[in-house]
Amino acid sequence: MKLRKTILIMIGIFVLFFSSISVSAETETDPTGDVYHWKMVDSTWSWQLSTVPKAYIDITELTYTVNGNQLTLSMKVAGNVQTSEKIVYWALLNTSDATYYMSIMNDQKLIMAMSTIGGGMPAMNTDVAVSGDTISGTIELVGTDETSIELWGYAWEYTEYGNINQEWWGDWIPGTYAPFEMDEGDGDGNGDGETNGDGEENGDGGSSSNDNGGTPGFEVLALFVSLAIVIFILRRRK
Ligand SMILES: [Ca+2]
Repeated sequence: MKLRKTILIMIGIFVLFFSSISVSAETETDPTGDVYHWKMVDSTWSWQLSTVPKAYIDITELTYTVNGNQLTLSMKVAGNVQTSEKIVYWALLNTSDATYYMSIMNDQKLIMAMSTIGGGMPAMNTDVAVSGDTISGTIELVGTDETSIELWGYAWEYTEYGNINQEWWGDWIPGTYAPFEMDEGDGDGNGDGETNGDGEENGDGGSSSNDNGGTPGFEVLALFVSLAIVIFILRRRK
């Protein structure tokens, strides 16, 4: 009887664990004040930290969440999101078997999902909402394998749409996706992660994760808790 009870408890724990990973999420965070400016200095074009704040393209957070068969991509900026023909917001999630992207370009909102193993046409819709500092879009899942995750995005402002031969501004999340080496000596917290967390403008975001992605924390936590309970039960049986 005791063994049967133990087995039932263990099955319960594993059901809990596997049900917890059907809701998955990952968040990238990015410092504020790190919008860069492609500008002419001494007759040479180069990337400089923008002297104008440009909070509306200063990304602070990028998140994906999966709930049931729906996937949501969400991007936050330091100011209010602005849609104009000169501003581009773009977010991308690559999983092991699918690609999702969300964009606002030239005031056109779009979210897209495409399986990278099964072929077929990509799914897309315009279910992208802008509210204050947040852009979020939802689309049906087209994959199931989130073993490997790549989550990144950018926000750009052009002088003339699409023209990168004139001055333009950009912020990338994570900063390693920028097409240049960021100057990390200006104390913006980029690099050491120490200002990550309480240095953020929006305290409501909460779940800041590692800058470089990796496994979502609560899944690992769920696994450890499950294992700890199983070990505890096995010890008690002796
Ligand atoms: Ca930023």
